[in-house]
Amino acid sequence: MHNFQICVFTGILASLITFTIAAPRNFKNINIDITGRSKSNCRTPYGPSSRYSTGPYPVFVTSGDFNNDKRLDVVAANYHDNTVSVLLGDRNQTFQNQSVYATGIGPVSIAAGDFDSDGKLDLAVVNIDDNSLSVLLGNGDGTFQNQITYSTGNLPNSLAVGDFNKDSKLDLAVVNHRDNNIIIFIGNGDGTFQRSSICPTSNLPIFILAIDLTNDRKLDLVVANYYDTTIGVLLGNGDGTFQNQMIYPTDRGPSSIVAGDFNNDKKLDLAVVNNADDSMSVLLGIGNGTFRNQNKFSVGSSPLSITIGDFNKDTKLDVAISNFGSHIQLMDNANTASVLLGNGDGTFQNRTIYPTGRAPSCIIAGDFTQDMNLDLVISNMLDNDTNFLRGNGDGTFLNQKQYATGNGPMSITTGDFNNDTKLDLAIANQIDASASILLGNGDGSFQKQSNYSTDKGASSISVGDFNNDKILDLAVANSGDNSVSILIGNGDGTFQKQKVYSTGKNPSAVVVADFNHDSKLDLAVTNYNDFSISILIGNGNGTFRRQIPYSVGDYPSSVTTGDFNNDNNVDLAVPNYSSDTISVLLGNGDGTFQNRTTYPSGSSPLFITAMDFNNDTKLDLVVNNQGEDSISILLGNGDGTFQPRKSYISGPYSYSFFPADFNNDNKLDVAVINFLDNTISVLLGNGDGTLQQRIIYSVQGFPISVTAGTFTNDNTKIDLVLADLANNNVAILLNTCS
Ligand SMILES: *[C@@H]1O[C@H](CO)[C@@H](O)[C@H](O)[C@H]1NC(C)=O
Ligand SMILES: *[C@@H]1O[C@H](CO)[C@@H](O)[C@H](O)[C@H]1NC(C)=O
Ligand SMILES: *[C@@H]1O[C@H](CO)[C@@H](O)[C@H](O)[C@H]1NC(C)=O
Ligand SMILES: *[C@@H]1O[C@H](CO)[C@@H](O)[C@H](O)[C@H]1NC(C)=O
Ligand SMILES: *[C@@H]1O[C@H](CO)[C@@H](O)[C@H](O)[C@H]1NC(C)=O
Ligand SMILES: *[C@@H]1O[C@H](CO)[C@@H](O)[C@H](O)[C@H]1NC(C)=O
Ligand SMILES: *[C@@H]1O[C@H](CO)[C@@H](O)[C@H](O)[C@H]1NC(C)=O
Ligand SMILES: *[C@@H]1O[C@H](CO)[C@@H](O)[C@H](O)[C@H]1NC(C)=O
Ligand SMILES: *[C@@H]1O[C@H](CO)[C@@H](O)[C@H](O)[C@H]1NC(C)=O
Ligand SMILES: *[C@@H]1O[C@H](CO)[C@@H](O)[C@H](O)[C@H]1NC(C)=O
Ligand SMILES: CC(=O)N[C@H]1CO[C@H](CO)[C@@H](O)[C@@H]1O
Repeated sequence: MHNFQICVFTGILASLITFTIAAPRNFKNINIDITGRSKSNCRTPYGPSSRYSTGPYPVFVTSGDFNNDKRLDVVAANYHDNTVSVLLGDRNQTFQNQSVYATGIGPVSIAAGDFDSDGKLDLAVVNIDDNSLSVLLGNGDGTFQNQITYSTGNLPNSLAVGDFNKDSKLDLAVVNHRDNNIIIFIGNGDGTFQRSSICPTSNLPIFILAIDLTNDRKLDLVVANYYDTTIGVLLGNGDGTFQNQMIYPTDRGPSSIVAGDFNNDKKLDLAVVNNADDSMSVLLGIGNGTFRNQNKFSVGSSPLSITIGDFNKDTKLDVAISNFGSHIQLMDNANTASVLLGNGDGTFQNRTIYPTGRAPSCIIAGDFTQDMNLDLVISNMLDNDTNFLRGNGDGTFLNQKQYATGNGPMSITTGDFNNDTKLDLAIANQIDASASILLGNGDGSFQKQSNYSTDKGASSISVGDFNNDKILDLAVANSGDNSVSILIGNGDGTFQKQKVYSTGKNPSAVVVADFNHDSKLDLAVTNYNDFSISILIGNGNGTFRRQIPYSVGDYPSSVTTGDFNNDNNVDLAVPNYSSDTISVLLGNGDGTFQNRTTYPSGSSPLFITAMDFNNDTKLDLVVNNQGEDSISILLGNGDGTFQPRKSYISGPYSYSFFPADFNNDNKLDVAVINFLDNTISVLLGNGDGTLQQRIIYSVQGFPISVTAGTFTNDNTKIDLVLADLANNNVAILLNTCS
């Protein structure tokens, strides 16, 4: 693809990872707030994607009903072998296997239309390497006749179809990249074309769109001038000629354009993706072919293609973008598609990201499954195939709101601290040695924080009733001070001054459980630099006595509890960061533990929790592997042993995750925060211990810890809360499933 200047991402990311791996931990309360019985089954906007083979280097896809069966079909341009692949829509499997037709050399763009007026769709293809236009007439059964070719200008790379001279015969407009012009091919209505007028563009045009911008029933043209950082608008005269272009600035590398009414003023607006700026420009139209200045929205890495539709059925136009990427896989929002839901006023919500194959070059929307929901098809240039993303017609986890915390929030937990049946938040702030309390209003919003001192390096926080007064208290692990702080709750959202207990070296995580069956809550604390766990036995009056430490693996940064061998005693599992293992310590029921057994995890496991992912009433372990951007599930055998891991791609440099049922299908899902690219990956569970491909949501700052709960009054949808280390706040993502 010699005409695309792919922006190379030179990461400065390593310098961001300077603080210690005192990971945020909080895990006692998973699912305590998952109460709803009458949950409606809510789905995400797009399901897992399926792949269909094309020829090599598919760089462009478009759709049409080529066999007149009222189902949409897909056609892809295969740059490398000079063909197009036709994928016919199929009721059973979405698409049939490809059939392939020859084009000129280097096909890069396709337009479908009935060029010979026989009621059957035909194809026009521009071939960048032999400066030609191929026309393939359709037979109406999904097959095509041999190409007829026409010569174009130099390096034709995009074309648009429309009746430019109002003779009811389809014409073509071809952009010639090297010539800085557009050639109009006037259709004869029998499948043949005449070369007609030439319209100048600015420097190195790359994309063309034909649309009636002024509502005068004459088609106009919009062209993206890649190296000029502009788009040109050429108003049509209705006779196959066009006025000189009017120029509007975009940002660097405008490479694809769609038109739609984004602000519901009945006038067409334009959305342009800027390949070299990782952004989208939206230009609002005033109805006469002129546009107001751009509003910008960030998309993914090197966006190349954009499509439009109402994906969540709220009557507001949305866009979907393919992020071609730089092929330097530092950021995982390359090889993705971004969906930006429209607000109906010309602005868009932050992007949701879906993984694609490698080098997604082109994206189109259509209802391929005939379920009235828009789906997406994406061509993956380096994988020689297409992704099909089935649309579900709704949206989840949008609406990010920020609330201030102390300095360096590292860990969050939830609980009802003031007995008003609304979930509140407690946050451990590492840098200013404090705990922030944010009381919930029950509508997804929170009151301003109150804060309490801890000891140095507060890095993990857990809740429990330590003095048996039915009021929640807090335990905070202080990694800078070799201690835990206990904050006794007063029941009105306020807490008493901390009491401090010593631990091993640099405690990184604290969890709460009754290890010795005395109905008094105890603590397990991982000592990061001691390679040990301290067990502190609770006295039931808010005080603790220290127990002997147990050695675990290297650099334990989190710990989870559960009865792994069904003997009614609480057991522990701890990741071993530097040797890629998990240590399991079976409890004896008296506050002591057996020697550890170990299981392989992925590379650099950091955070662990135990849940039943396959509904067999045996606890499984899930761990994030920071060294390989994945999470692993180890299914439990119910006797304290675990099966080998299955791993799933999550995202770069994850510190924490949260398992819960986010889409109300009674199956556990996992939300993983990805520190390095400001995203959350949601991996929906299949209920059998396996997970689907991730869905990615973008967030602000550096998300370091995540928790979840129902913060609105409907009590059926699980919202997410994350601690943002860069901005000293927490972000709330309300679950907008319906
Ligand atoms: C795609 O096709 C190209 C050209 O034929 C080939 O070199 C490459 O290995 C193919 N890639 C895959 C993933 O099959
Ligand atoms: C495919 O769909 C047809 C109806 O279109 C149906 O008769 C057939 O059983 C389906 N085949 C499979 C394998 O689902
Ligand atoms: C479709 O392609 C797959 C993979 O190449 C092949 O296994 C399958 O048999 C093909 N199906 C048909 C109907 O040709
Ligand atoms: C469009 O309308 C604006 C405002 O009324 C005007 O300034 C501009 O000249 C018009 N442009 C065209 C091409 O008619
Ligand atoms: C504690 O909360 C108060 C009130 O919101 C705020 O002014 C102060 O900066 C906070 N202190 C810390 C250490 O976060
Ligand atoms: C919490 O409120 C309930 C009623 O809403 C009350 O019965 C209970 O005693 C309260 N608990 C505490 C600890 O105040
Ligand atoms: C808490 O209980 C322990 C053990 O029973 C006892 O030694 C201690 O004095 C009690 N502390 C308080 C403050 O009641
Ligand atoms: C546990 O490990 C210690 C030290 O390695 C060893 O002395 C002891 O025998 C072990 N206990 C059991 C039950 O294996
Ligand atoms: C889990 O298993 C129970 C029976 O043990 C069953 O009632 C329930 O429907 C299962 N849940 C799912 C999601 O399969
Ligand atoms: C979207 O993200 C940007 C930057 O990350 C942030 O400033 C903005 O508040 C977010 N908007 C919404 C609606 O979440
Ligand atoms: C429990 C466990 O597997 N511990 C291992 C942690 O990693 C070190 C090497 O870094 C091993 O020596 C331990 O055996």
